[in-house]
Amino acid sequence: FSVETELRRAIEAEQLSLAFQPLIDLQSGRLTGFEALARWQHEHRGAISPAEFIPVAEESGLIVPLGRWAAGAAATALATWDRAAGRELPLSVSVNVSAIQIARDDVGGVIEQALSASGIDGSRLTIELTESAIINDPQRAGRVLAAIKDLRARIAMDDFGTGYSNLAYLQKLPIDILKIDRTFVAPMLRDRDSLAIVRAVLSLADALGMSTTAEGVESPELAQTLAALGCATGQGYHFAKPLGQDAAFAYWMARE
Ligand code: G
Ligand code: G
Ligand code: NA
Ligand code: MN
Repeated sequence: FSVETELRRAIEAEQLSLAFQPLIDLQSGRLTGFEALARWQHEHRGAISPAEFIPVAEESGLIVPLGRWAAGAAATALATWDRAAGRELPLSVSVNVSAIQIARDDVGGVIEQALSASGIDGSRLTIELTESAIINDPQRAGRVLAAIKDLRARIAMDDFGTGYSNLAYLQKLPIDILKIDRTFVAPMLRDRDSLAIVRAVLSLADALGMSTTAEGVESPELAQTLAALGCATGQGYHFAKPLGQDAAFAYWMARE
């Protein structure tokens, strides 16, 4: 069978899962939330990387049901952790939303549904978009982002600095967080140009009143330098790899 056929079946049979990568407040060292990342454990082929199946999902349109499932499962995971802890945890969960979903689906409705089904407050959800979600139809993107903001969710620009769009959308759209791509972060201690780009993004975010998350934080030196430069949040192998749902809860418990 083709990957597409198998992916359709996997979505229908709920054979996908989410991994959760910790997001760390670089000033305090505290866990503030997790990014939810789709995982596909194939019965015969083993783990299939999202780098392989997300593009297939986008080309085939399967990203629409996959994205609906991911939003629901991420909100449900947060509700499950709350129940296990016996209280509402001070944690958020970030969900990736593809440009194709923005173009074809009612993403505001999808998020609303995920929140009401789980009972999670919208303020505990972050939607991660790439610049490609905006450039094709900025007006439509504007309406979708406004609907997401009405639900009190936050919006992060993923892979910031790697896309092709102009910067005007940062002024016009309700963006809360810039996620600095790991291709700039990982080499910044040995590559002056990467460091210059990271500094420029931090300064831009500060001037526009946005928060920042650095991806690809792979060493304590990177975490320290980013903290000193004023970056709010870090994500990367130095803190943790993406974790299964139970391991993510254990990670929270161990740090408290
Ligand atoms: O999890 P990493 O391990 O390998 O993810 C690879 C890529 O797949 C990243 O660009 C990530 O944003 C994307 N990705 C992972 N899960 C999802 C998802 O649920 N939806 C979308 N649209 N992209 C995802
Ligand atoms: O595009 P997106 O930012 O959503 O990508 C998330 C991807 O980055 C996931 O595949 C995740 O496994 C990977 N990732 C997370 N932390 C690190 C890191 O510190 N180094 C590297 N090389 N990859 C990372
Ligand atoms: Na992401
Ligand atoms: Mn990213």
